[in-house]
Amino acid sequence: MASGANADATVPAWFTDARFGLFVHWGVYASAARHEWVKNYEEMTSEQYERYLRHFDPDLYDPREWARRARAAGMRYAVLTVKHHDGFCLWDSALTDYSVASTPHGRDLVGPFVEAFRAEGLEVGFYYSLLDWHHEDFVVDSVHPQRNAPDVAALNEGRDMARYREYLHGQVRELLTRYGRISYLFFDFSYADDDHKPGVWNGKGKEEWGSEELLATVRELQPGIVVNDRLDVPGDLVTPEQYQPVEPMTVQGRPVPWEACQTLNGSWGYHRDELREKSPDLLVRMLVDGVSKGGNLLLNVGPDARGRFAPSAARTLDTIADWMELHARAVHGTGAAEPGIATTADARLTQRGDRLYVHLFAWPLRHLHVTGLAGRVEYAQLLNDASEVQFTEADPSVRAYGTGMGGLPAGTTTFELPVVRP
Ligand code: FHN
Repeated sequence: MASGANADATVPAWFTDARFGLFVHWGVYASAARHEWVKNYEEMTSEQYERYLRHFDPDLYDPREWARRARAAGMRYAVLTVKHHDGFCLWDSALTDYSVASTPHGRDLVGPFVEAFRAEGLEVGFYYSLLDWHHEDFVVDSVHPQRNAPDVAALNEGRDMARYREYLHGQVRELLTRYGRISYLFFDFSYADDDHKPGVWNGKGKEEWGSEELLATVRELQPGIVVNDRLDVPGDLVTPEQYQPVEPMTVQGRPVPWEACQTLNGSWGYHRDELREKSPDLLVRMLVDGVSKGGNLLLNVGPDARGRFAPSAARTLDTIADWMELHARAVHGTGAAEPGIATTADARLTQRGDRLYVHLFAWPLRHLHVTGLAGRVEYAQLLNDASEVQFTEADPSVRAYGTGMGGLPAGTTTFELPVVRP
């Protein structure tokens, strides 16, 4: 069971209404184009990694295009990695010159992102890495790029995590006072094991981060902001990763808000040769599966070093947009069906008030079969074209047969039961 959120935590309605967000992993690692952990995997020194700063100039960066595409795909919030583990800052921080200001591009990348996504009506959030493989006070540990340096002990002499903590808090304060209202802060990462329970990561946890004080600062600067659960203290929601829950997330037996984040293709940062593309069908089903269990999906794109979404990523989002054009109301503002209503294993239920949506996943499964509704359904239709579906009400189930849905852009045949009388 996830333990990352307070059982009494509440998140603002925008979060649970949104259900679907865009995650953007972007930084100088896009130039390496082979994973955002490239500095770590190839054990580069900061001097070796410096070449990526010297040549980082995203001349085609147009966040308005990113925002338009995200909105069309049904995304209602967006989270940008303003600093990943490599320590590179996408904004001109007063606390370091290890930022976009020291690249040929030179200009702030965060402000235009915030403006563009706000203009499209999306909530804006920041991802901020607690790990920092560039900062001279961040202690070299067993996952640091310099972990195998000739003499790690000598490397760590004089490093002071208290000074790093001051830097960390100072940067978060900068980010939360420079760009207006920020709706979400995704700290990353510190979970102790594959169960994604927030905890200590490589000996670094809430003491090293100063988590309680940091959270107090965040809430003082941005009242109502959503904070995730990766600070080694409970946050406002549980954030499993690359994980499809079988059951709704609960803490002490009570459902808690949660959000799963997923890559499009197995890599968070731009990866030129990454071929493990997830199909639009699979991603739509991941989204619907999560919403049917009371969760959100934060779907990631890693833009390239010129500032563009790769053509394959753009195509995937555009195909999801085609599906969303017909099915948005079965996702936005919905959540798990009320207790007692159930359907077959190859289908998922989402509900908003008196509207129940039955999403059929398996093909050619076209039978709507829902229990717990006898006597409460007045009408049934296919959502894509609002064509009536005849149904029978042999208690305890409602059965109907949907026509072939060939030609729909993505992976579900969805029925809408518009009147579910209490
Ligand atoms: O190490 C990071 C990884 O690069 C990526 O940012 C993900 C996104 O949730 N978080 C960490 C791995 O869990």
